[in-house]
Amino acid sequence: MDNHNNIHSLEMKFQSKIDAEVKIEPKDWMPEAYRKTLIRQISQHAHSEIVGMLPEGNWILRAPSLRRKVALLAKVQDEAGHGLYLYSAAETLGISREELFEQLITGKAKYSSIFNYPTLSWADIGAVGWLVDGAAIMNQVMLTRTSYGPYARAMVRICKEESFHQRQGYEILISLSRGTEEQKKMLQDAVDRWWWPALMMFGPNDSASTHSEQSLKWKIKRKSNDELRQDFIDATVLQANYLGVKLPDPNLKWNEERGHYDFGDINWEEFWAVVNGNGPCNKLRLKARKKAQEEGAWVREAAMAHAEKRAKRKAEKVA
Ligand code: BYC
Repeated sequence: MDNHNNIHSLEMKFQSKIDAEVKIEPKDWMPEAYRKTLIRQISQHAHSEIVGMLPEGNWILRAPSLRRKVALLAKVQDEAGHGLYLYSAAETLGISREELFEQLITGKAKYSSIFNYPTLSWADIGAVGWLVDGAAIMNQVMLTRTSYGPYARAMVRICKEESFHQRQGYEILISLSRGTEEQKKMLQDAVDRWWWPALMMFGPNDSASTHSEQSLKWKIKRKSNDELRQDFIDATVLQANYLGVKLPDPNLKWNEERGHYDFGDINWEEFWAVVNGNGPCNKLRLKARKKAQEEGAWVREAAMAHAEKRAKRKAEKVA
């Protein structure tokens, strides 16, 4: 069999495994494009968790009570953990963590558009938990069934923690909704600013999504960007009604025939501007990550020196 036929037969076998719902594991044969797509998606996801700590970290020192501070601290710490599970999952595909960090701080890698918006008031922390974590869960519950084993398994734990994060945010908003007029205004203002960016998290419309068709075939994605966005809207409108906030979309209306909410047009120009580095906080976020990377260099060096010393001692003992 020549090389071309051999690859073709490996690809057929690979696809039949996917079709039979068998998970792909790190040492299994996989098409190069599958590996590349996964490295791209998992690393963007990991970077999102790490950069996602910044807008919320901004409020740790200003949380309005000890209880709120403890919950927010735990949440931000969880995001760091999620980043680490995801970097580990990406490493199983043959890329090093150093390379991934480098891609982030040089601006070569993407991360979720949502984290380039500022958190201006305490209500934003509630809105981020409710809407941003809510959107993230919608996407990540799907990813617990993704075809690559290490990614799917990381998602199970991440989803459990994200659902706590979402409730943490929603509870902040419930308190504000029962508060003073000023607090209610703060709540509405936060929802007005976060609603549309949260819908953009699901990515471009299916017709403009470059990777969806292949990723659906490989079951990396199990639902399309538009399907997930619709699921999110349908679930969130009811929660907004309970909170007594108005979602900032005059076209949001139940469509009996479709069995879904109709909604207005998303500003894709804004989305691409943010994705391409021109959102309100892109430069700030990268600057913060770069600073952390530089200031943490001595810790990494010390840890490596310790690890090398231990390995040397162990080798001497064996000898
Ligand atoms: N932001 O062909 P498409 C969280 C890019 S939150 C920036 O549809 P794909 C957290 C896309 O990368 C969120 N870029 O792509 C919550 C592609 O560009 P490249 C993190 C975006 O991959 C609270 C191009 O647009 N979650 O974790 O099939 C606190 C065309 O798009 C965005 C994940 O990352 C965007 N919103 O589908 C802390 C979930 N959307 O790569 C943390 C995992 C699209 O060709 N990722 N682009 O240069 C996914 O499920 C998929 O990658 C997406 C996009 C649904 C996001």
